[in-house]
Amino acid sequence: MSRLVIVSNRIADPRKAAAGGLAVAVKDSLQETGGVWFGWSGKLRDAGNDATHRGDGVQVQTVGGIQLATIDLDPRDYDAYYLGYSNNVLWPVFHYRLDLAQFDRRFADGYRRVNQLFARKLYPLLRPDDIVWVHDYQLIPLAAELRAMGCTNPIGFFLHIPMPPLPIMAAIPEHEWLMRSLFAYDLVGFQTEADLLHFEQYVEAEAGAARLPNGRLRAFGRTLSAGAFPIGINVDEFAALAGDRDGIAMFDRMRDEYSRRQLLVGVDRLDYTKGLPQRVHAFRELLERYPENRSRATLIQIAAPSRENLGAYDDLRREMDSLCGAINGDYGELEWMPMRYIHRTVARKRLPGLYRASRVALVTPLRDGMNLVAKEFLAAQDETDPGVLVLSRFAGAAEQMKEALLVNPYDTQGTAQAIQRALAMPLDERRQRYTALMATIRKYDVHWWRTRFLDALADASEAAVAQP
Ligand code: ADQ
Repeated sequence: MSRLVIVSNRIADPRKAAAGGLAVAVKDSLQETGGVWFGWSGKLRDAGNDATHRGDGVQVQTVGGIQLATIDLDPRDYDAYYLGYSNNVLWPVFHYRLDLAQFDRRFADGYRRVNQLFARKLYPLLRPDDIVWVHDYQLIPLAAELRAMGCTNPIGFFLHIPMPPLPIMAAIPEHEWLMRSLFAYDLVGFQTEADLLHFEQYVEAEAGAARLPNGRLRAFGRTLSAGAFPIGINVDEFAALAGDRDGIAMFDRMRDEYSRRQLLVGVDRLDYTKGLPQRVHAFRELLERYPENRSRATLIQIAAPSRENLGAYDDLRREMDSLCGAINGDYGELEWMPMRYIHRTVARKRLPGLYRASRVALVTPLRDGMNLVAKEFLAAQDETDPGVLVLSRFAGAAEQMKEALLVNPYDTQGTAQAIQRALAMPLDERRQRYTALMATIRKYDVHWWRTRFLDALADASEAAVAQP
């Protein structure tokens, strides 16, 4: 059987909890099949030490049947590739935030340099029948660099974040190069049909792409397959976590403490795409417009620290501190605080208990590739008394999860109204919505995602051999 080689910017130690959708999903995928996970170690090399450039800089360890292969980065490369191009160009623009993008040619140069470094380090590790699966926006040009070295393995790419429409994409000075680079892959996968459509519209309008009879796209002198593969979670594992000792202990503690209250929950990385300030505004509006929730409703918002060395994140942190302080100051009473805001990563095994004790989940990003928290919340519910999911229409998950209460997070009043509806929803309706949503997340779980993508990659690479 072919070996699966997964490549992503960061790798996560399978023994440790990870706050981040990619790490969670890739870990679930690799744990089943075994294979290699290649990426940046998260460490910086001392300046002047060019060990990785001499070809001996790959650290390999085997953990739980998975081979982890990592390289360190030079601080200058880290600044340009990671902080610069990945976090200050691709992340904001792909989330439609042109206002936060900082375009600088040196960032693009560093991005290319690190992709070349990844290719140089990875290529000697590959066996002829390996299948290579590259993840996310940090590594768009990796296949092109591998192909330039002579690599003929099947290579697939999955974009975890949204694909913006053409007029937004075209704001990136290197947009043509990025899109051309994608054509070195055999298969490119997106989270949603909407993302796929944006990609197709771009290549048709900007590169005159033609659709071949077998469904593949031809542009830039190469062909590729493209598809939507909505990412899922490991439903059974997550549901089981809710039933194990830590899950039950957490649930009991929460239920005890909030027995007379309605609990609402939000769990996110602290990121400007997640719509956290807008969520607090909506919750404040709820207390103002529906005063019956005062002394009753409590929102627990957990925000895991993320990319703290970027200015936009400092601003967000300060804004959240101030909004949460103000809501508690304005509405809190001696025996009730409307919000508990926790700026920390919570152990994964504690999340299901927290979700299960909550009547409502607020998953209201301004833009999100998919959003796994929406799915995890459902998987943890008690089917006899399930909670309600309030979900942003701008999360990729909304394309699949129509039975959630869909909201526009920019519309504070509309969101407050939906939260009120969720809090008051009768058991029958909660059950109906839960049953329909669970059927979807069960069918399209993480195993489905991996299998569908890898099957499509096998087909695509056969088609590419027939018609490069
Ligand atoms: P993320 O932006 O990281 O992922 P998401 O899909 O919500 O977003 O995944 C976050 C994961 O980290 C979840 O498994 C969640 O439980 C965990 N997590 C988040 N905050 C946490 C906290 N405070 N404590 C503990 N755990 C926490 C990217 C894209 C998403 C896409 C995923 C997967 O931005 O749109 O869904 O990849 O493709």
